[in-house]
Amino acid sequence: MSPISRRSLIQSAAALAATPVAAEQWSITSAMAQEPSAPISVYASGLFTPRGLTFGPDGKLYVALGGNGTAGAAPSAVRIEDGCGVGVAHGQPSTQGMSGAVQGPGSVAFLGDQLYLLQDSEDDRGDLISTYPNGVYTVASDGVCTLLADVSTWMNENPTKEIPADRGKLGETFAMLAGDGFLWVIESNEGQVLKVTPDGTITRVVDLSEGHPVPTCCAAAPDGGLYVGNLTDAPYPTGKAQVIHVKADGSVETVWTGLTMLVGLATVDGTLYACEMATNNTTQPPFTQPGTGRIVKQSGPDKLTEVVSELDFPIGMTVGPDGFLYVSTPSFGGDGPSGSVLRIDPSATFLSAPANLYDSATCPGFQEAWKAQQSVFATMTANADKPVPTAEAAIPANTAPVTIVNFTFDPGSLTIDAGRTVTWTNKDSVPHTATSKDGTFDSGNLNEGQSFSFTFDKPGTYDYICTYHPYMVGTIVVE
Ligand SMILES: [Cu+2]
Repeated sequence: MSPISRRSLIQSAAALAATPVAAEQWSITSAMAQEPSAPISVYASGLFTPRGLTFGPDGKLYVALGGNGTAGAAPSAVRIEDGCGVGVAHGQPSTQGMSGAVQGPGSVAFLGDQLYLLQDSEDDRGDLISTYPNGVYTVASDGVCTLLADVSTWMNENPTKEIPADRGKLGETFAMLAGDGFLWVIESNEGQVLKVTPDGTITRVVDLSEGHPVPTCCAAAPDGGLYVGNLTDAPYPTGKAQVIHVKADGSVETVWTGLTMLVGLATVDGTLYACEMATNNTTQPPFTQPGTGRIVKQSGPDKLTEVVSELDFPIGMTVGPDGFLYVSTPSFGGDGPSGSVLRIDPSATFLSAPANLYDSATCPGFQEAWKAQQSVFATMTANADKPVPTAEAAIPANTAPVTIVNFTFDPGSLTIDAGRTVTWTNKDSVPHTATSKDGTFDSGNLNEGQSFSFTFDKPGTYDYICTYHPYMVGTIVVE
């Protein structure tokens, strides 16, 4: 089943009917004006890998953009105007990391009128990164970002109690939230909650490294403390994520269990809401499937009520001045402007995204990029049912080799005569696939050292991708 076909049309004509729009504190966008009471609608589109988001003092939504994997090619953060992004920060690195997803700016927050940006690049991406460590940057009115708090260096000087096997030297500054005159920063890799003051001082609030929980998200608690949710480590098992309350005195209490792969938290009228990036995860790479993300609300210490399901890898969540939830999606899936922010009624239950949800999204480049992404997601879904190869297949003699290394196909373009065989070999430590866009061939999961061969009998041009990392592209030309 494709992610699209599993969606059901849940909006009634009544829900779509125009109702009077109350005067609000912020400007009503055209998208909202069309669907003022829709339980789920597209608030913004055309975004390059939207991540953390927040409403500014002007009542407008600001979104950090992970970018497209290339430094400077897309804004680092945008303000949403009439449903599309207007750049407010630029120049920060965007990388394609070992996890496969595009990473770069990961969150935004305001203290007063000052905008801050949280940089969250992957390791080992060259000199660019050494001059842009992960941490908090101030954003000037002209969009220039200046390093305020170098979390990468601070972490190396202040290690946590437990150091994870997959520790990266830059750390993983995943989330940021405005506190009372300071910024909360969630560092996911070692696992800790940090405070950053406007003078750039970093202090650890709590060390959460024990057992590698991978904390990713937070929301303000009424006592001045913080609610913190975690992703868990791969394979992101069902029900093993939780929300803890980091109290103002630094003590920790578990307040909500039975969750899965948390990436966003919010409170509405004192009730906790969580964003689950993917559910029903598998034990084999890539572990997650599109169309399985959810927004849930707490209905007991270990209970939840589903608000929305069947989302494609949602990655960030905040509450608007209108009391609605704003959710960024997807966390990965392309290098184009296929990202969006959904506006969701927190009082809804058991919603799923309507099939025509994105019809109204008109920002530049969005529709084309979104369709390409849906095609990648459909392939991921189809591949989920295929058995994972367990042994290296024999490599036929006299084949044309393609090496998969460092998240690239080498050579990227290969020309052969009809009747010849191409063999792909994965030399990376993470799994990849070689999957033709037209369905001609599909390696399935290739772990490190595994190979896949295909004989091309028909002349033509065969474009292919890695379904886990769709920015990995290659071409076989058969003459
Ligand atoms: Cu790959």
